Amino acid sequence: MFWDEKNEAMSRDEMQVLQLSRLQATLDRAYSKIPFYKKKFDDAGVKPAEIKTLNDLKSVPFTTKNDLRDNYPFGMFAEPLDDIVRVHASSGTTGQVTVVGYTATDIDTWAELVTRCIVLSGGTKKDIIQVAYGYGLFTGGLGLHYGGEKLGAMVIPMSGGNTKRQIQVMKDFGSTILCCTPSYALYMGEVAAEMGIDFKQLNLKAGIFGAEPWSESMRQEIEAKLNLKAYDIYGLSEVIGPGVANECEVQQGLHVFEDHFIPEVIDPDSGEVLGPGEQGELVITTITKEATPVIRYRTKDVTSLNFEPCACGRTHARMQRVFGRSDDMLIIRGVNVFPSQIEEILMSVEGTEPHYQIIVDRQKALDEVEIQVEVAADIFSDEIKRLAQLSGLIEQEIREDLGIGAKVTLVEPKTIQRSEGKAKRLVDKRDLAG
Ligand code: DLL
Repeated sequence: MFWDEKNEAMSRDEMQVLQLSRLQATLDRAYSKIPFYKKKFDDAGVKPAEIKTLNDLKSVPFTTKNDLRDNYPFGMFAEPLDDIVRVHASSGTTGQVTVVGYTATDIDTWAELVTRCIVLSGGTKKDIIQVAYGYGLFTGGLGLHYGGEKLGAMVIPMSGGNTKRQIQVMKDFGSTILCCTPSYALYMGEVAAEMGIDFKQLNLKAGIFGAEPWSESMRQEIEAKLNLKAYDIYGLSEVIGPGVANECEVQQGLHVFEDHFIPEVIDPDSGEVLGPGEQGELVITTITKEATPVIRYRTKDVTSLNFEPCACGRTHARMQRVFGRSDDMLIIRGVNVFPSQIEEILMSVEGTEPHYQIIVDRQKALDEVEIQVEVAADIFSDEIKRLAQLSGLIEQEIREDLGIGAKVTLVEPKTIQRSEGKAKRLVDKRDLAG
């Protein structure tokens, strides 16, 4: 099922014509209305009028999060504040926040794109959508909210937190779609079990989970525990919020809404554009956004693009599920590892629970990794010998699959902090150690 078949299934040729005209208009607007872009283009010797093909985009300079920070709060706005009807902000893990603005048209576009995401995840106007992403400056809550309303579904604006009440509402109102981070979905599963509520008796059919990396094994874990089909939704505030890409029923990558965004994957070191299937950093150019257009924005998210036709009938390119942010990539004795790859292994070992934390420290100039993972209560109360066997087995699988040595510590159930939003999987003590 499509929400907007004309735009979601247009031929590649039509798409490229549309993208080029929208790109040219965006470059003109950014150059004439945002001093930051004028200077950036001038410094690079690029004139918007010289961009005559999509391939020419390569010559346009990148935009980074630092650029947005330097222009805090409203320096990246292409429209006067009078015409801005909403702002959101993202804190990121470090430093100053970045602010993004929306005109009334941007809010409509955004709602339209999130509606597509819900339809891709099997939603219709008959659904009851529980939005448990945070409302506020974070884009998750209001993003899903407006998309659900545009679809004509019934939206329950729960926001994050208050987990027992979430479960009660889910049961009493008969929610059919749950929207939250995958780590929060798991936590809900745990709380429901404590409340004696069985998901088989609830009406949930789908989950629209995103805002943080999660592995395929985590998907299976959530689907089994919550008795629903779990879909991956991707987005970032600098670009629009949720609604940049979403999985369809085929679930082999997330369709990027290319009539609004041009995705590229680059080598993060050289900045060179990589081909389909090659893994690197995702770069996005918005081509319809009015208030805060971003040009070749470096997301730091690691993925690859696939332009092959999809069985669902959509022609939009698919991005592979995001492994993680390049910021979170660990380099352990020369080997690159993402937390989600460790997650994949932890989840595949019998006896572990889907709650873990990765602690990185530096000893004598070498990075050391400790992985704390919860195990089921019955295992934890077993003899020490069995626990040692299990941690030894996980260490061995990590060494064989990822090529790194890590110390695995099994911890008691419920000792790792639960998340109601984005989970903190990585604790980096290296800076503290100096
Ligand atoms: O997290 C927007 C969002 C809300 C997306 C609700 C999906 C659902 P930010 O707070 O600006 O915006 O964080 C954006 O989160 O660059 C990725 O690193 C990460 N991220 C978002 N979605 C996914 C996903 C929202 N599906 C940053 N898989 C992005 C992996 C994701 N990482």
